[in-house]
Amino acid sequence: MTAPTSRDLTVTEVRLTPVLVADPPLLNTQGVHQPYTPRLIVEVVTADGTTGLGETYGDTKYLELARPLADTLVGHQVADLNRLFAAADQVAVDASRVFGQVDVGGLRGVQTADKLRLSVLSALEVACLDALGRSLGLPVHALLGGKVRDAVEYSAYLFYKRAGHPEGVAAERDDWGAALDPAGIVAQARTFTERYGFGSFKLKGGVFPPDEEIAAVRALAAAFPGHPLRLDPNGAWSVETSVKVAEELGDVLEYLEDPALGIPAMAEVAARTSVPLATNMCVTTFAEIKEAFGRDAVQVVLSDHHYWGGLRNTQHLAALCRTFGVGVSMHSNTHLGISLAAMTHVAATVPHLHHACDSHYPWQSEDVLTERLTFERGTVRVSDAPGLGVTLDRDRLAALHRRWLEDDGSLRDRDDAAAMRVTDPEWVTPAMPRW
Ligand code: GKR
Ligand code: MG
Repeated sequence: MTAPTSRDLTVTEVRLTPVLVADPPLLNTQGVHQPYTPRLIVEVVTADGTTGLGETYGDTKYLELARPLADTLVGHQVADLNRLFAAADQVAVDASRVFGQVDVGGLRGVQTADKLRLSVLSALEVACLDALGRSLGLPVHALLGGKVRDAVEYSAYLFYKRAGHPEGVAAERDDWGAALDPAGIVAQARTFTERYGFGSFKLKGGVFPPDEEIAAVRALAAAFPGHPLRLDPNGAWSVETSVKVAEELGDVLEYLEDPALGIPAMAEVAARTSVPLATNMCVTTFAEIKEAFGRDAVQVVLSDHHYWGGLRNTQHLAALCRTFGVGVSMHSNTHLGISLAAMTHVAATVPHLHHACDSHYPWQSEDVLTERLTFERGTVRVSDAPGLGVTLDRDRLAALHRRWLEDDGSLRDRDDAAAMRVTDPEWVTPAMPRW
């Protein structure tokens, strides 16, 4: 297929730049965030000199796959995305990189060869759409059928957090302070509203025993009456514990996110509570939808365009959810502005987006863009500039890449349990359910 332009949009080069990005000591059920987290920045260059940007997970297994997948793009049109996805099926995935491997303690669900490919392809797809949009003078949302809203709402992503990374460990400082109890979480939420105007709050749970997290959500409800609240323990609870938490917080929760692990456990919890259940763990591939929806295990799917395979697949997922009366919103992991721009473009095109999307972006003090994206009243404005509407800052990219080059390899794969062992040598990835 040839794009309807006289410009030559044949891909001549794909640049892949791994970076390490500063990350505060945020706690989750697996451990704590490392001081720096890996991301991969993708640049797709066309014959006419246009460059499109993409971003995805940057752990070693994604990097290993990125080069062969990028090579399938060279020599083809940026608009030839269906061909790219078909060609990608032929790129072999080293099974030892996938099967039987736990991906950051399973925080992102099942690991399959296809999902690994899609996670890399998503960055190539976004970069192609950015290049195509820049070249045609159209924003990415227009290439996806057009926006149905001018701003996309995000929620404040609250984390239990240490004041800083351990002494003696190379790290950037942050000004958020510690949050290790209900008062700390409420203070963090206030900072989020003051700085960004967020109106919904999600608390990353599974860190402390459920009663402490129930108390934190109660404190949030008292401090922000009527605001949508969510709690996400990443599958750390048994069915009984999940049902108990749902009973205790039913009057204040917008939804409970992945209280228990796996579709059968989620289905059992769902059958015993009227609190909607959301997931970014038990439905992360198209193959899981039939069982999950058939058993009414989840009421909201949190899409992540990285592992669902890009912006068009996110639209397909949204259409499926709508067909089955399931809500849709967006999951996030530590990410930079290119991904936030991509999330915002696709979210702008989804008609039935009834929940504020997640984003880690406020936790990232560093970026590879000339200008950071901003939140106003908790929303990101949908850019109408060509492509994604963001500009790469080469010096910043080079600096974060230098950090990756200089790392001895210990930070190139995110490992929250290993980061926890720096202060707690006895720490092992908890067996689930933890409570
Ligand atoms: O950043 O620690 C984190 C989160 O726990 C992340 O890894 C999860 O994938 O945000 C995610 C979630 O909603 O489960
Ligand atoms: Mg989650």
